[in-house]
Amino acid sequence: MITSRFDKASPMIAQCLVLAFFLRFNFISSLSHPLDPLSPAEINKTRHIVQGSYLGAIPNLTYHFVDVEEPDKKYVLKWLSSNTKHKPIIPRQAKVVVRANGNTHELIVDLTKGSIVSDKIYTGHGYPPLTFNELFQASKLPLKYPKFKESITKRGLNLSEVSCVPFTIGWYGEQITRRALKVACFYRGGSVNVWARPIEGITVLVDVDSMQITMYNDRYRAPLPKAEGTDFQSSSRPKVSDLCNVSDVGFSIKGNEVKWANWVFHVGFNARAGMIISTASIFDAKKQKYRRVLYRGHVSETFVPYMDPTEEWYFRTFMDAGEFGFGRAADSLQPRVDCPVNAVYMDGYMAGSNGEVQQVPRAICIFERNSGNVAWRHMEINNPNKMIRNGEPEITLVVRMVATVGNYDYVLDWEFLQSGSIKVGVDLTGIMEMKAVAYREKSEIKERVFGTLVAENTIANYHDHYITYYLDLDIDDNGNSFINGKIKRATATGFGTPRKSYWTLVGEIAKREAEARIQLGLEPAELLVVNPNKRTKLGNEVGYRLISSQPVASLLSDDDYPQRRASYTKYPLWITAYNRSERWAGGFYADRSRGDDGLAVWSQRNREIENTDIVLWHTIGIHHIPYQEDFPAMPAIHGGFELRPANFFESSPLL
Ligand SMILES: *[C@@H]1O[C@H](CO)[C@@H](O)[C@H](O)[C@H]1NC(C)=O
Ligand SMILES: *[C@@H]1O[C@H](CO)[C@@H](O)[C@H](O)[C@H]1NC(C)=O
Ligand SMILES: *[C@@H]1O[C@H](CO)[C@@H](O)[C@H](O)[C@H]1NC(C)=O
Ligand SMILES: *[C@@H]1O[C@H](CO)[C@@H](O)[C@H](O)[C@H]1NC(C)=O
Ligand SMILES: *[C@@H]1O[C@H](CO)[C@@H](O)[C@H](O)[C@H]1NC(C)=O
Ligand SMILES: [Cu+2]
Repeated sequence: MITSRFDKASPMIAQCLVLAFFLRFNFISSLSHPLDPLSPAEINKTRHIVQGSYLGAIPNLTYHFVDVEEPDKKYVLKWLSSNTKHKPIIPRQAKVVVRANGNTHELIVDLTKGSIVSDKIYTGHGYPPLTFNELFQASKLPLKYPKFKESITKRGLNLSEVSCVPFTIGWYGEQITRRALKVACFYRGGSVNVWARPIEGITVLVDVDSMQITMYNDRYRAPLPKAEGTDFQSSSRPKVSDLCNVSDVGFSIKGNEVKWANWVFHVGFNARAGMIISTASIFDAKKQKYRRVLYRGHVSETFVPYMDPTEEWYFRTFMDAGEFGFGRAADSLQPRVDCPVNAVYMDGYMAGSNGEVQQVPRAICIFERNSGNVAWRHMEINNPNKMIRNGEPEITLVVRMVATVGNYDYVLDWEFLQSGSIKVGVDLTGIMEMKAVAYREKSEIKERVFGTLVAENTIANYHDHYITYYLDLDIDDNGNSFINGKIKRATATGFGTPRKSYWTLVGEIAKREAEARIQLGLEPAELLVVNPNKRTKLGNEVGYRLISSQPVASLLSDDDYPQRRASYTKYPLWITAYNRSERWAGGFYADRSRGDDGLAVWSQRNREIENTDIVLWHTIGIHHIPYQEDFPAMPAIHGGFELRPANFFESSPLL
């Protein structure tokens, strides 16, 4: 059986690349985990079923979302707790969103029955994610558009050096919205860094369903920033060479389930969230059993609004997960660069716009990390004739993916610690979105600019990154409460000592959702999810606490259109009552959404959240003020949070 702690002699970090081959069980097998992502065969089968229905006869049927339809939690928990021979059979179903004849269809495809069991046309606001094909086609339209060609010629540029990039356009109060993109163009002209040389002043609006340019405006010209100094290809990259065979990594993977030290958890993947961690439990050596911590955790939405209100920029307010997909943006990891030598890789699978299987090789990596930190230590001199020095290095397990959404790269980590902590990390790197301006240095700036001059004729505009996590914590079971603990100063009178003040903890259980929309960083807070039905032997409620190192809240006005769409960014922490279909903080149909679905709307129901199944939503990120060092490619900036046991164990799980 699994050892609850590391064998002290063995945490040797292997020095070779490990190639792992993942067993993909047949989906009828009771061995596969009910939250397993759709396998390539299942995606294939889903497509086959849809194409075989009346929908298959409709020309230009496009697939926008294909994912496993999440079974009810009670079945999943039953499956997990029953032994191999008696596991219930849970039907495998796929949730599919297709567009046909200008309509958005929501389908439930039953893979066991081989049929579509539900087919609804969605009539609300907003649209499903753009397909890769649509983005690709839109990016090519300007290059064939006579007015655009004229604009390029007028600027003295060479059309064959132009690359265009489609941007989603949000919603600005229009009564009727169609699926649309705005395409911005850049000049390569000798540089691989397309983002560094924007061809400024042009707006190209593309209607996506007809795939045509429906508005064109060449409003002004700005000098083209120079190519020199924009290249980000480095000659000193480590080479991907010395792969070798290592069998003894300190963890095991069966299907999508990972066991390491005292942890067991499931790693999934879909086109929208990217990596998904499910059913994470930790072995309690004193109780001799696994105890539940996290039912599901993943990136729920991201919001990246730029702070430039001018014609060519105002609409750049991206909701990347919902509009494009973090999983669709998953990049194949580079051994030795993105993940260390001892990493094991997992592929990701999703459906392309025609429903066919697309593979992302090495979408996820898993590795043990010796951070070089101390897990715990102590030296004691107060024993007569005996000095004791002891401790342990911190060895952790990291699960990682990278989403490259256009210019930005997000390195997303889930790190498991033997102390019981889960650390979630985000590194932001890549290339900034830049605007061409007339100014070569700061003293020349005459008109208002909305960012930092990072190179001659180049402003990197101010913007935000909000990364919102869905965290369905189930601390030792479903019945959980949230305590918004405040650390308050008290006056020290009546103790007969000269002390004047001290602080103490004042905990408040949030009874309803309205009491659990929390601003962070204004005053010291102790944020706890507890199970009021379970206590330690000493009588403390078992719990986990959230330690956030980078909470952010939006500075936009409540009535600004992008803020209405991403209203959940007003608070970095929310608690809602668990509801299987409430997973996407910005609403499921994020493209051109109007803010009528999503976390802020669900929270308005003001459901009871005491001693029940609750979900914690946490937004981390930065108000990004660019500096010259962020050019031409940005050194990674790190953010994250920690979920840390709080009276969960009887004592330190490290001893
Ligand atoms: C998908 O189906 C096609 C034929 O319909 C087959 O050639 C292909 O191997 C299948 N792929 C997978 C991953 O099952
Ligand atoms: C299907 O798409 C092609 C290419 O985008 C287009 O030429 C054709 O008109 C479309 N057909 C229908 C029925 O929409
Ligand atoms: C335009 O660029 C292409 C490709 O880089 C090159 O072959 C061609 O000669 C250029 N034309 C002019 C007029 O500079
Ligand atoms: C790994 O081991 C297998 C089987 O023993 C062998 O065929 C393969 O060449 C080895 N790979 C490397 C990179 O040494
Ligand atoms: C679950 O959430 C969905 C979407 O917000 C809502 O339509 C449904 O009524 C909710 N179900 C319950 C039982 O609250
Ligand atoms: Cu940024």
